[in-house]
Amino acid sequence: MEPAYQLYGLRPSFYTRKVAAMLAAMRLPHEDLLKTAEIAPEVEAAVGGYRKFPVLRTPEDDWVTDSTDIGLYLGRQHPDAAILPADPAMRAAALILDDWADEWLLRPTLHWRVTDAENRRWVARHAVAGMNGDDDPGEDPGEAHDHPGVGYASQFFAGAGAVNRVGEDYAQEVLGILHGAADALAAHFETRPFLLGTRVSLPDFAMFGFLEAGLLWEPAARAYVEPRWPALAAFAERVRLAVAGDGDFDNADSAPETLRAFFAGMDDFAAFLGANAAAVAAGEKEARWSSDGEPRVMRARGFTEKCRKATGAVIADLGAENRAALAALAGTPLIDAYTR
Ligand SMILES: N[C@@H](CCC(=O)N[C@@H](CS)C(=O)NCC(=O)O)C(=O)O
Repeated sequence: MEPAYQLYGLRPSFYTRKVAAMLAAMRLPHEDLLKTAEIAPEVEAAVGGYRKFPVLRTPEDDWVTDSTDIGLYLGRQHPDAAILPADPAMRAAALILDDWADEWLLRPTLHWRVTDAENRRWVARHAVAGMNGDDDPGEDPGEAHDHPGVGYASQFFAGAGAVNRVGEDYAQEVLGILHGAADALAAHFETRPFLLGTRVSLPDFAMFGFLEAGLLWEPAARAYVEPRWPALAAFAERVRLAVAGDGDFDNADSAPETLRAFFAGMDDFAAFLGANAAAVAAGEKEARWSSDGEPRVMRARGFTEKCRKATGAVIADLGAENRAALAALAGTPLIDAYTR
């Protein structure tokens, strides 16, 4: 038997589900393991003290962190199953979509974890069961799953609201992100099975993670999302069954109008990226921008800035023709934010 990849994570973790789906679609033998409290010190020691998850241990005994870096790593190791297009403009577009999902779709996905105490406890029970190495509590984790730690995990999720500008006060704004994106995705999936064509790609897995561990998983989120956008559940099922490498990617100039429309809804994200870059460069704690004339403020995020720079470097390397193709697809506010 081929040696397996070992994935360490938890069930409620969007980025863990993203990587698990990649490994499955790339047909790579893997073990989907819990990052339990018991194993955590060993895993963290192997990755320089990185406390987040997922973490991937490869058959060559390399340890890789961060879902996007893991996707890039796996693509390099298994080019036949590559999950990024060869067309340079479309590759850059894919990286932008992946950033957007990881940094922005995160916000509406957290909405119910932050604002709905019962839902939050449900997710916390799943997280703590995983940390204890217990069986997954399933659909109805009752009080029997209220192990010590559930209160702490619950507080952790509530605290994620403050960092991500999520909570009752921001419900309209955050649900607006979800509605804009889900409507645009539903329209896009009428013309294409995946974001970039008939072939599954990195940002599909990113979106899938937020569906699989959030929007279509936890009860309050699912009750909101499932009936409104049946196209999202159908997409999730396609990702579950997808074989990486099958099908074709669109090129930037052959991508359908529905993908351009999806990017057109990302202006607020573009404004945030610019404000965040300025805040991080100035060593300020808060990023400030405005959206439709409304002032916005959010905790400055170093990690988002690192992602912006990495994707920005890919864009900066594009020749004039590819850059024009990317701008025609993704719009200039985004390109400017990435290359400022
Ligand atoms: N950019 C990272 C994000 C990883 C991340 O935020 N993981 C969350 C779980 S989904 C986590 O580890 N949270 C626990 C913590 O921050 O201590 C990725 O894509 O893997």
